[in-house]
Amino acid sequence: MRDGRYDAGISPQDVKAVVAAEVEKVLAGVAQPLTIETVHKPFVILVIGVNGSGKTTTIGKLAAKFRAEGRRVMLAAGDTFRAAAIDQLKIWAGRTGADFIAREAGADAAGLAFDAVAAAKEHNIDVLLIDTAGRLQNRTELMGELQKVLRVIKKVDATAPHAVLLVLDATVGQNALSQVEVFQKMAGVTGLVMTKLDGTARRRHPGRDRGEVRRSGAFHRRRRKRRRPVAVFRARFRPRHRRPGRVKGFHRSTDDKYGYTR
Ligand SMILES: Nc1nc2c(ncn2[C@@H]2O[C@H](COP(=O)(O)OP(=O)(O)O)[C@@H](O)[C@H]2O)c(=O)[nH]1
Ligand SMILES: [Mg+2]
Repeated sequence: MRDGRYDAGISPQDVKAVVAAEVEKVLAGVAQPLTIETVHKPFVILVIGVNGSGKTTTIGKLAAKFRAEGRRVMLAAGDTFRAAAIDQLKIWAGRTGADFIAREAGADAAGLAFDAVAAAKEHNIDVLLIDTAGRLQNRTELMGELQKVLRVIKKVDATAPHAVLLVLDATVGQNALSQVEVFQKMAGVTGLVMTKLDGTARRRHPGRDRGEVRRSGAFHRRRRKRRRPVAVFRARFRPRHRRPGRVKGFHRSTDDKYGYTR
């Protein structure tokens, strides 16, 4: 790896890129296409995996592909745990021209899944993609929720889900194996999706959403300042006794409140 770059250090990103390239080589021989069986209408795809593995992004990419094939697609925001997760999927629906179904953050994921399959039937949808939450701090809770989602889907369509895709981050290494084991036991995985094979995956801050780059404290201070309402921002230039109070909790994400971790 050091060839041609004497004295240059090897970063974790470099290593990940190489690992991802190797994983891609190995998988190329065994990769199977995901075929949509049109006898099932809607063809229900449940997408599972740990937080940050790339479930929502994968759903967006699949939606774009199915839409390009001329299919009617619906996305269901089954990751009801975080408002940001719902918004993220909604953006993908808008981008790809897919229908979108969601409930408010914190709502019952199984209830949403039920509504989604029913609505997809009613609206003549070809492919229904259901997003899920991927918290792993409490496996029994996650397992319970996933199994409830599966049970409820079957109430509307006994043959569904027609595919259960486990999304794996190709750069996590050995850990992927234990993820396969856990999710296989929980949900009967029918297919694997490897993400981040491009090897450019950014390092995530464990407490932060959307896999953001780790930024300096100065960056966040500047950003917080920018996000303040104008009136409060201007207050900086007023004499101290005339300044309005600070807007508290303004930049706090809901993730902090729920103790969201990968
Ligand atoms: N480089 C790269 N990044 C990806 C890929 N898929 C997802 N990501 C990034 O990984 C992060 C988490 O993805 P997301 O879809 O929100 O994961 P989820 O928590 O499983 O829904 C985001 O920053 C995505 O942009 C991929 O194939 N390549
Ligand atoms: Mg997601």
